Amino acid sequence: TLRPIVRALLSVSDKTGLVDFARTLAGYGVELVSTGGTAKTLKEAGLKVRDVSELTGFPEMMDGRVKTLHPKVHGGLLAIRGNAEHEGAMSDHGILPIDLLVVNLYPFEEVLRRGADYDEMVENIDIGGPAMIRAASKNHADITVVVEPEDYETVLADMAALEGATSHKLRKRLAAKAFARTGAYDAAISGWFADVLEEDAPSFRAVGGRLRQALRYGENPHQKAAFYALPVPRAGVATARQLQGKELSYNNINDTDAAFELVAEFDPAKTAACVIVKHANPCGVAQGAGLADAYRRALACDSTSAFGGIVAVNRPLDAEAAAEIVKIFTEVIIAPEASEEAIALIAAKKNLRLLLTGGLPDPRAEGLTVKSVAGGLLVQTRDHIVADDLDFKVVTRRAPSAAELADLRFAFKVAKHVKSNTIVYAKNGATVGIGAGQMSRVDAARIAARKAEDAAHETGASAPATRGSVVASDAFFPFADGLLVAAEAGATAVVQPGGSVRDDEVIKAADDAGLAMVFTGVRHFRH
Ligand code: 93A
Repeated sequence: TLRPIVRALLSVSDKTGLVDFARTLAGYGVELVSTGGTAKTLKEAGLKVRDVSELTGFPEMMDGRVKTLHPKVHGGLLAIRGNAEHEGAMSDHGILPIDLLVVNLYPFEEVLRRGADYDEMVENIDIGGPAMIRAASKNHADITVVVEPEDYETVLADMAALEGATSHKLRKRLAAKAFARTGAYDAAISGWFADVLEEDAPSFRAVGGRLRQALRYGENPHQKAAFYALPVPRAGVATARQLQGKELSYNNINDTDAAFELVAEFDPAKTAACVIVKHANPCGVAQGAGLADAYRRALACDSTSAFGGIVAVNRPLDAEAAAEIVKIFTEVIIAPEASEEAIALIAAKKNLRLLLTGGLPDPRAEGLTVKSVAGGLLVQTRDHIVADDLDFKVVTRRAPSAAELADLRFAFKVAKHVKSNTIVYAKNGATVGIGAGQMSRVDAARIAARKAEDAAHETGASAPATRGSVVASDAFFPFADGLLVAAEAGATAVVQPGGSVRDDEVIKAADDAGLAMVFTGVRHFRH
């Protein structure tokens, strides 16, 4: 049986809609009990209200810090109706049952946004409000709790339909909402505290992060920064053990992450692979007979850019590879593990950081990525599509050869990890030209080809390595021009998502140039 609401306790900072709501309650014969400011508002509107101090027999005191923190209030909120012992306690101690609790809290978040000082923030930490909300929510079997003016109407609708009572369903829903509110409220307070405690490390405690490292500075020396790990981090830079070298910087962490996420796309059981990253983009990626071979081939792609780069490998780092890597200045090496010998070789380079992760993350794993924009966060699911799983649909007269096909998969895998617009040329399981982050796809194709020409000049090769290469594009070619640049550079096969309104034109251009082309149906923008 539903019992009509007899007594309501109202204590609100935000007085929106309060008077109308209370007046309707009074119309049902509900007795109104209220704290200082709320009672004043109601009285001024001509409503009959009892002061909570009359109920408790104590005055509101200490600047309002103690108003409702009293057994007469909390007993009235927590007593189980129909429980002989609870009801006995109520009558023994003169506790009156409260059926409806209407509370919204001291506006801590609003005051924080205003940029209030320390003392004002402390004074805006509501204690009595959350205590009552939690008590009433626990006892939702008997009590209706409202923490937001927008729910006044919902409660009145139930009361209208149920002769002044509310349904159990609504009380449960409101209790859930109330706990979400007190949870968020405390998170805001703890987030503020973290900021106050660590002025040099911007805090993301409120999103559940765990401080891993207070960073010396951010992307630039005038920016503050910190590195937070998620409660359950993926294997990678957030879980890595640093064996040696200088402290990691913000940019190191960002670049190391980019390198390791890409190298993790290569199954170590099938091939050794190495990635060299600069400014979050790979400047060389290669498979090899072993890690040393893979490193040499990755380096050959763009040895100029590789200077001061980040090196990631997909297998335990061995001595041969370590010996190769230490030949040029490198900022960071990240590997799942390393042999004793490799570790000893790297120890000779005191500043070089060596990170061991203990494993590779699963590139197919779900999860979220977060990026900040002015005033907000953009959240998306990870790009967890792996090139090996895709159907490559041949759209040209000529189908790619088995060797071309293997390189197309390799190149598309790499393109996924390069900032858009990107064009990647590859040959024999190694990149030979990478065009990254261009506003036009034609420019990306040109830059990548030019890089291969530069590399040929440097090594005295007779032709750039793009001759006889394959090419990958992270998104469709909107026109044939980008594809023609690749054909001119000597690419023989193309992989791209397809899906442009001009696909027919692009396919025709490929056929005319004798290229084999496949569509993946999947785009890999990366911004
Ligand atoms: O200072 S408190 O933490 N101590 C209390 O005992 C208490 N009881 C209610 N804050 C307390 N409240 C809060 O006062 C309520 O959560 C509400 O936000 C506010 C309403 O005060 P007034 O009715 O005086 O405007």
